[in-house]
Amino acid sequence: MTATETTGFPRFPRGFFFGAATASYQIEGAFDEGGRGPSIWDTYCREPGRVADGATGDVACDHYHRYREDVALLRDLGVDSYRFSIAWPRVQPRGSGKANAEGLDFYDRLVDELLASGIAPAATLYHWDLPQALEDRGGWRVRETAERFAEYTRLVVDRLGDRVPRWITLNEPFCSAFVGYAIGRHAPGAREGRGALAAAHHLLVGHGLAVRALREAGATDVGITLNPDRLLPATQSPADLAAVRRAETLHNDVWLDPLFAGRYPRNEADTWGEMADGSYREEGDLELIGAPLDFVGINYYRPITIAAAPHQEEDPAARTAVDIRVRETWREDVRHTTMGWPVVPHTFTDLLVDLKGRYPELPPVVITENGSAEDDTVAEDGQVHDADRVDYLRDHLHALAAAIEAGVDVRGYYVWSLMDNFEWAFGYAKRFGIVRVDYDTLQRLPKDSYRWYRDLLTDHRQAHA
Ligand code: IFM
Repeated sequence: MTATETTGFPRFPRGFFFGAATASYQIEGAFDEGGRGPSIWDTYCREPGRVADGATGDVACDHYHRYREDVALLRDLGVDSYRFSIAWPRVQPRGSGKANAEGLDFYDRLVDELLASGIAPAATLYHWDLPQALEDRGGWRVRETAERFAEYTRLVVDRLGDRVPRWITLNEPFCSAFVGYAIGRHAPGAREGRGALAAAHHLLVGHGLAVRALREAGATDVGITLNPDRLLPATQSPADLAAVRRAETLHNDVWLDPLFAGRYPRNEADTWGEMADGSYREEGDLELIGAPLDFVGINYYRPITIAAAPHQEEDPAARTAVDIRVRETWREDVRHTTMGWPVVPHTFTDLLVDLKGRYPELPPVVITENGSAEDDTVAEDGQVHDADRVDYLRDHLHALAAAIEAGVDVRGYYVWSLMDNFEWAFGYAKRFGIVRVDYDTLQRLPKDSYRWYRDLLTDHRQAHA
C-alpha cells in the first residue's frame, strides 16, 4: 500500500515514534495542592464571562491524583512517548526563588511511572500557565519574565534531566502572545498592541535562554512547539491576498523567521506600522533565539481561510490591539469539527512541504499535536463510537505520511489528546480525547479512536519487525 491511499493504516519509516499529548492546566486539577501557586489561568477562569459555563481547571481530569491510571492507559495504548507539560506555579509558586519540592516531586513520580512502563517522557516547560505573580509584574510584556523562565527551567532540568530525554521549551507562543495579550480570549485577557508584540519577542527570548539552560544541563533532544497555519485566501482579490500576507506575519513569520532564518519578519512594518517599533529587542537576541534545535514541534489541526476586513475604527479596543484587518471565513465544501474547524487533510501535507521549502534550516519535525474535537456520546452498548475522529486521524496520518514521502524529515507524532480535558475558553464543552472523561465521576473510558490508534501502532511495529 502507498501512503497516499486513505484506506487502512498509513506506513511510516522505521524508527518513527508515536505518542499522546496533554498539558498541565488542562488535566491536572489539584489547583491548590502541593504548594502550587496561582497561575494566570486560575485568575482568568474566575473573571465572569471569560470561560464557557464558568468552568475552571480546579479539578479538570484530576490527573494529579490519577496519574497512575493515566499512565496505565498509555501503556495499554502502546505509545513510545508521552508529551505532558510542567506547571510552572507548582515548581515556583510565585514565579521566582527556590523550587517547591512538593511540586517537583509530582513530576518525579510521573516520570518514574512512565519509565517503568517503557514510555519516554517528553516534557513541555510552558503550556500557558504563567505564575500570576509574574503577570502582576508585567507578564511576557517584560524581559524579566524570560529571565525567570530560564531560572525555572534550570530547577526542572536539575531534578528531571537525568530521566527526561525530550524537552519542549514553549507550546504555541502564538497563542500566549496574541490570543492572550492581543485579542484577550486566553489568559491574561489583555487587548493590546505593542504589549502583544513585546510578549511575542520575550517568549522567543525566554525560549533561547531555556535552550541554553537545557544544553548546559546536557540535554540532547530539545525543541519548541509552534502552530504554524496553512492560510488560504478566500478569493484571489488583491485585498484578500494582502490580508493573507498580514496573517502570515502574525501566525508564522514572527516565530519561524527568528528561529530558523536569523531575521525578524520582513513584513512587520506593513502589518503593524509603528506598533512594531522593535524597542523591546536587544543586541544578540537573534543569535540567542536562533540557537540550533534538535527538532521543531508542529501542532496542526486545520487550514484557515482569510478575507480582508475593514479596520474597526469605531471600536476603541481594536485601535490599540494588534489588528491585522483579516477575518476567517467559513467553508461550505467540507465537514467541520465541533470547534468549527474545517477538515482538509491535504493541507497538512502542503504546510509541511511548504515549511521545508521556505526554511532550508528547519530541523527535523515532530508533530506534537493533531486531533479533533467531536460530538462524542456514550452509546447504548456503553462505548463511544467516535467514527468522525477515527476518520480525521486516519486521513491526517495519511497526509503526514505523504509529507514524509515528499521529503520532509518527520520523526514522530503525538495525538491530541490522550483524554478529554479543559479546552481553555471553551471549558469542558469540547472533547479532543481518545479517552472519554466523565466529569461527574472522573472515570476514563477508551473510545473507538483509542483502539484504532493502538491498532495503528501495532501495525507499525509489525511492519518493521
Ligand atoms: O487544547 C489545545 C492545546 O492546549 C494547544 N493546542 C491546541 C489544542 C486544541 O485547541
